[in-house]
Amino acid sequence: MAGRRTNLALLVALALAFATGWLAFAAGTGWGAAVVIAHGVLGLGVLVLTPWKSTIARRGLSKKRKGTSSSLILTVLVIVSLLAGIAHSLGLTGRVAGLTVMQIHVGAAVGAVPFAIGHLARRPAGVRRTDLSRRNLLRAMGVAGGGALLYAGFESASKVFSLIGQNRRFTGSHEIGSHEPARMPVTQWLNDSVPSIDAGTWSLATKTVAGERRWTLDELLEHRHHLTATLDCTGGWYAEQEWTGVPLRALLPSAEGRSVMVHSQTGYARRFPIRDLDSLLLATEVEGSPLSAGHGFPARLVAPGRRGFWWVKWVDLIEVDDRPWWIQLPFPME
Ligand SMILES: Nc1nc2c(c(=O)[nH]1)N[C@H]1C(S)=C(S)[C@@H](COP(=O)(O)O)O[C@H]1N2
Ligand SMILES: [Mo]
Repeated sequence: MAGRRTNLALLVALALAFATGWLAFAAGTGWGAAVVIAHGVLGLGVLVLTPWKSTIARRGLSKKRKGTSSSLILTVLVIVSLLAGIAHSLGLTGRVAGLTVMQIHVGAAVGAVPFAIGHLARRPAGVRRTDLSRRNLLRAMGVAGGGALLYAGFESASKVFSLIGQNRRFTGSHEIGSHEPARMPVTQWLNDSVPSIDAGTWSLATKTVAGERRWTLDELLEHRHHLTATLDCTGGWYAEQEWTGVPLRALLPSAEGRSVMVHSQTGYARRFPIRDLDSLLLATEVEGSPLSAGHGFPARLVAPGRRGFWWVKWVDLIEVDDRPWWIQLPFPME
């Protein structure tokens, strides 16, 4: 393959892998499976292109040009991200230097972005109309096919690991601590910390245009609705638990509006479409016992079909208003 074509293919594969990676984080239900598979195939497509790219890189390195060191940093970051992604998919989910394998995978990819932009600015990958020829499309399909073959190979390897209990969900997450909440990891999205909350003085506020109302923990505990749901963290693990608590609809029986915002005492919050009032649960118990401080005592949200970052812990305010639910960042910033 000519150098320019390889570079272009690599650029497209990396950009799409990056985009599908974020989309995979949003994936909570069925359609997400396709995104997660595409992410894996694209990442491995990058691997397929490495023999060609290394020839180009060796030529480049012999020329002593400006920007070589940042190109090398870019190379290292992409390789680290790829290896961590493969390791995670195989179930090697321990920590390295205090970081989870998933944090390394995402961190290296995000860290590579400025270097990728710098690299492109210095050595633009010129696009020509003939790049869309039938021949090149066939070549691209060859690379994608190679990625898919590798993907199938790693999936089978991962199946072997799953024999020792590493079951994977369609999101790519590994099972840990189902029906044993004490074994379930305590996870924060970024840097929230576990508050210590006094149940005696704590209360929950619900707000609508009609006004505000407060609920004590004892009032919440009168509701004993059970729901089995899977908490699936983008950090790469999931657990199924039986949750007990109050359906949000019971807290806000006649609320009208376009969205419902669920706030944590820590400032963390997520906004949901109003139809979710009928599926969300404010849990006070998990597997028949009160929540631990780390898992959200005294009350945390259970959001079936949504990834972990929607499951707001230490809830102290639930608000219905007329704003659309998508008036928020796609991912929390704390
Ligand atoms: N207030 C608050 N709630 C939060 C978070 C957070 O950082 N702050 N992290 C979320 C994320 S990313 C996940 S995966 C789940 C983890 O819940 P657990 O610690 O009970 O396992 O809580 C969610 N709720
Ligand atoms: Mo998470």
